[in-house]
Amino acid sequence: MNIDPDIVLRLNAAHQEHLLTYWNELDHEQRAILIRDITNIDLDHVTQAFHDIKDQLDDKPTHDDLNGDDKSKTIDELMEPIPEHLTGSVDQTTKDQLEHYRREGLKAIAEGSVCVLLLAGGQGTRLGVDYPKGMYDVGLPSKKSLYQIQAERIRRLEHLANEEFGTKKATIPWFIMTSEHTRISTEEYFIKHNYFGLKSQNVILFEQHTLPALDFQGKILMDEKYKLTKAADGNGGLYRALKTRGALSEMEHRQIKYVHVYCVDNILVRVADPVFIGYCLEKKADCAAKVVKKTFPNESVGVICKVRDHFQVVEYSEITEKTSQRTKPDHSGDLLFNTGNICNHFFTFDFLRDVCENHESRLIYHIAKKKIPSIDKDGHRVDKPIEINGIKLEKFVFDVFSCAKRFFVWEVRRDDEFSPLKNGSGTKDTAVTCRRDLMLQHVRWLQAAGAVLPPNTAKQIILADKFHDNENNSNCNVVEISPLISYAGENLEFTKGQTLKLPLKIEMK
Ligand code: UD2
Repeated sequence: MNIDPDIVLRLNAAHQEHLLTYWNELDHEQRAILIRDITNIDLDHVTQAFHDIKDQLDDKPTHDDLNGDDKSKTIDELMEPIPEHLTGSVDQTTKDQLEHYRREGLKAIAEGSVCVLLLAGGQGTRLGVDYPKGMYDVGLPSKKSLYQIQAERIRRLEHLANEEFGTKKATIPWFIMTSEHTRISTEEYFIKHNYFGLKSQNVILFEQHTLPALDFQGKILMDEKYKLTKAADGNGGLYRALKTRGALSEMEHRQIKYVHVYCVDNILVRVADPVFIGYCLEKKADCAAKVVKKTFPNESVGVICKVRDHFQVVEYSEITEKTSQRTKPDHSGDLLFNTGNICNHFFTFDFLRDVCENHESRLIYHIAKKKIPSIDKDGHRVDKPIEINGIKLEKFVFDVFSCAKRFFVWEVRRDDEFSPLKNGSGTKDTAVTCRRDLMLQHVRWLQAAGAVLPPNTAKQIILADKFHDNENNSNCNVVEISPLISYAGENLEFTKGQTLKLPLKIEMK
């Protein structure tokens, strides 16, 4: 098999001719794989991406949109907290106002104007599993995965909207962005579980693009002598994929007006949260972010702030320790930058379309310096590099905030809405903390509904975090309410005055 001269020309023009170094050693099948990988890559895109990030590699100011006098300053020196008037919060809003937001959000759902978009392309490396995070079973009595919990919350919310507005068929289309790492397993999982009771035509999977990993000179790293390295292009790859994979036009076809975008691993996520949507409608926001108060400086959440004339997130991997530790001048001890991003965003469809069509190509690439298994200079495959040997380029979903004309922030209670599954072990953001936080929430819901639970139930649940490790799973300190029964604590009146015993599983018959 000869190489198409056009491919050689393109590789030379992109200074990636090294990709053919081992051509003569390859068999026919390997040559076909290598040619496929090379033709699947937009070499100009890779060249431009590396050109855009080169300054970052030398730790120069990363935001080339800074004007002259700001060029010498780092982003940290330009960050300001979000102005108060752009921030709403559950704790500072009256019950009547919250109910108004909820009703407005449910109305939009009942009208079929709302869809949700799940970012499910991440590899979940920190969790240490080789399957998509959404399939993870955190050890609840029901053994429900994150995908199933989210699917059932969608079903419950559709029911609530129909019930409140007398509609019959309110649906919340669920767009799921996968990646090369998660697409097949996710597809098979949903088919196997019959979409958890949702109509398959309302669960729309689409795949984000990949980018090769590069060395520090911008050369594409080879995974094998006949294969290129590949990695998902970040959750900000959403905007390119929405357009190229037809998901954006599908939303248009369904006359979607509002899109709720969220992170797969937050077990407490209020999918298509009507209160958040109602708040955004009231504020006429085109773009909004749900946040929690950041409690400690090195928490792995980005912080939303103002930089000169626009809003943005400074990611936890990019903020300096000094800035993350700054506290408010009011001696409250609160962190100065405590608007913690939880990867939970609202976009109007018009804003999303504008971003995809007019701004996507200008979204900056963030670089992650990594130890990347690849072929070294001597042609040997190094499975576990000792040193950092390359970079992965990622776009971040929140970098579109600077395009917003009416950006708002909605602060929610952490114990009610944020408990991410990030780590396979340890004391933070694990299956144990997720399980605990969901069950404690359900205890609070039952107590608010007037149910009588055994004394110290909450304490027992916190102490019993061995539930999952207990061989015969005999631990009885569990409380779980199916999302099909209650989305946010409603519909539990039937437990009022009842003395309930543990283990307690309230499930749809
Ligand atoms: C994300 C946020 C961080 C904070 C934190 C809260 C970004 C860039 N950072 O950090 O500010 O809100 O979550 O938990 O959003 N994903 C894709 N494709 C990719 C990469 C990621 O779909 O190529 C998805 C991933 O499946 C997950 C979400 O994006 O649903 C966040 O990804 P992550 O968990 O890797 O992000 P993390 O925790 O570093």
